[in-house]
Amino acid sequence: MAFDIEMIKQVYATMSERVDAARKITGKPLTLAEKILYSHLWDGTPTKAFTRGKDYVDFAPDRIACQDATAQMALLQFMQAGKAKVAVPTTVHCDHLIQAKSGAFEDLKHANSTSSEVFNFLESVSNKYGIGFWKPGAGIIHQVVLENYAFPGGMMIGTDSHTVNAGGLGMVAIGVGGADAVDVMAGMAWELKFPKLIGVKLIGKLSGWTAPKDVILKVAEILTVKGGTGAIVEYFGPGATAMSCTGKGTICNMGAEIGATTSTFGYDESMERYLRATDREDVADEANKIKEYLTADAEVYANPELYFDQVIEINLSELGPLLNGPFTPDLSTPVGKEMAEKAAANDWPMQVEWGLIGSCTNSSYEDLSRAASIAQQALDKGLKTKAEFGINPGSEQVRYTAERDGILAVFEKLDAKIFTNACGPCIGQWARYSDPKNAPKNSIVHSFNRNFAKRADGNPNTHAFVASPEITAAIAIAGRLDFNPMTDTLINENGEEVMLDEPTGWELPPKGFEVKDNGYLAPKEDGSDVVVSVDENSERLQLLAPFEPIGKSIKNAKLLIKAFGKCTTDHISMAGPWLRFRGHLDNIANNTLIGAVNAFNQKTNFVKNQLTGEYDAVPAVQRAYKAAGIKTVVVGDHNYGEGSSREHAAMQPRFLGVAAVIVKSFARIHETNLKKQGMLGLTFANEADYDLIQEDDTINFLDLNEFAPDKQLSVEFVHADGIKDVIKLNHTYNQAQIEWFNEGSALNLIKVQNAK
Ligand code: MIC
Ligand code: SF4
Repeated sequence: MAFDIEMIKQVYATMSERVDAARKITGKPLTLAEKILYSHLWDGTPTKAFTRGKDYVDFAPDRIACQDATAQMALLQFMQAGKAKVAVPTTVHCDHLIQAKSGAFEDLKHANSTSSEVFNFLESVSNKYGIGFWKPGAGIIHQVVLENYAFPGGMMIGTDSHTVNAGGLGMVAIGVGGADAVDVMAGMAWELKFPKLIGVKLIGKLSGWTAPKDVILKVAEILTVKGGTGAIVEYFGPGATAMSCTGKGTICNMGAEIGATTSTFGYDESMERYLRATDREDVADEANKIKEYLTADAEVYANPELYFDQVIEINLSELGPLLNGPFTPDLSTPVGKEMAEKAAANDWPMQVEWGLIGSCTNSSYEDLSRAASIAQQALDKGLKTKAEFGINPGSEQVRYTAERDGILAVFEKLDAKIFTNACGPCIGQWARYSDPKNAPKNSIVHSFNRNFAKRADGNPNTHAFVASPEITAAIAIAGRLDFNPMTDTLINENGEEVMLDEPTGWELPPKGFEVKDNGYLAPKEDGSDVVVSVDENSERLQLLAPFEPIGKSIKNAKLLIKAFGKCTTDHISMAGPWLRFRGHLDNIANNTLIGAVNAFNQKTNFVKNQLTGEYDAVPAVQRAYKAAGIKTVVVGDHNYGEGSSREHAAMQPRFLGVAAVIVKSFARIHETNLKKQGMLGLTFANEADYDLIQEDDTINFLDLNEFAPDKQLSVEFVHADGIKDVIKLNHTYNQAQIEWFNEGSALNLIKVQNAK
């Protein structure tokens, strides 16, 4: 039986009435995304049509999921909200804080001892406030959610950008910062700008070496890392219905890499099969009763150009396997000859040292079985694998079943390392080197979603390429980046030329899923007597103190850094070794912007302290300004804050005294995170003004006392030579968000409202 089936039934009970009302009001057939959005309005049955890309709308999500690295800050904030229990079903998943080093058994033991303080904290907070807790080793948040909680037509938010994975089961699932999740946990509405809609029509059929992963690698090439910003991507067409549910999950998952708000697919038989296979007959039965409400109206898919803001068509029969990378997930190259040319021209190391299979994107039973079919051939055909294999199963249920069915044994025969059911190398939790900064240049291939510099192993010289699990396996066996399994031969141990056959696998385990201990702990019915303690001397956890409002007088502020080029949340608040401080704001603040490139000297973590004229690390310079009572400004380029949902990237600068972040454009979640923490997130009205900002600038906000929706702000940059430039800045704050700024943070406002 499914978790929270009563909640699901309630959602379905009102769905038809709400969708019918929305159809009437908008006067047109509806996409699936619109059906889900309009049936989850905070105010209930729709009474007005919203303008896409413009109107802020209050929604009522059905559930929330948090992972250990973001849950700490989210729950520390929730604890301040003064509530006895979470208002909607919520779960916490321990997956990010587990290192991949020796293999699952040892690594999990190690994590349980080194991070016990954090795990115990999360467990006791969960127990107290009615939150379901998934222990370390239970699996990666998004696989566990897909297997247990996602349901067609539902809406969820999660404190992780890959929450979107649940679109594979027909949800609108959106990644948010912890403060957004806290609103919903506290029983308030969740606000989102009504998204634009991109339709992706999949015609033809996947076959041979091409996998669902290649669909999203192709979409990433077409739309780039920011092409999906502010939009929901809805996939449809014969190619979509023919694909497995977990394959759909893969596609939705990596929608985060194109900046999409989320991605989704209409309810179909693959979803029904998956629900039944994962012990949720009840959900499948309920969904079948309102089937037509769980997919778009037929007219929409027949004439998509009329109903979506943009339509892309991909013919799966013509799509071949791709490798995306290095250093960005949208740089796409077909396997084989083209890769050979590109790698040579760009000096990418041709030899591949590791093939990693796993992450929330591609760690389903189907993924492991298809990759294992390639690995098995290495054994059968006498091939010695050239690269090493690392495997992270997505959940204990997948791992247990894959072990039972002999899938893991195939990899083990190739000396693969089977790591914990956790994020591991996907988030820099890979103890690959003792000194990653000085590690050699090399290439790796993985089935993950992100490949920013240093992401997997901390080594800036690691060139990481993203591929499907089956291509990852083939390339790991061949050990060459330019290997094309469809045309190239390999020499086996007897000196014979052999070829790899096309992958085969199972969409779902033929003998069904099985698991002994899935790692779930239900919370107490009444948690009021549970005591959550945080040691004052802890270096891992620190209770939060409310932020003081920044105030409307920002004068004589200093430029902290003008960031050059890509500045993702990994650059602003690095993961890897810093994950250990995710519950301690003061300690993690010591990594603030250390990965951002200073536009004036092209160096990282080396900025001028205007008070002394000396260069120093960004956090040190910022702390010096803070000590002197001086506010600061960060300047950045396009898509600033791309990547993760981590609100640390906003809370740390806020904590250290940065007042405003001024950029050419923002990634959605990061912009909201800045607003929630009571900061200014602003964009240049004229992008070229970025070039006017100089290293010694002093900054005066001229009209912040008139801060109002849809009204530009004027800011004066006084350069070292006394010359001034007055620059116009845009913002997207609505009145409620301006209140967050006025109060110091959204959380401060909740407290004020609770006190009334
Ligand atoms: C990631 O993939 O970058 C993460 C780690 O899962 C993040 C969340 C985080 O920073 O904790 C994400 O994608 O939101
Ligand atoms: Fe974990 Fe990687 Fe997925 Fe993020 S992208 S949730 S780090 S597996």
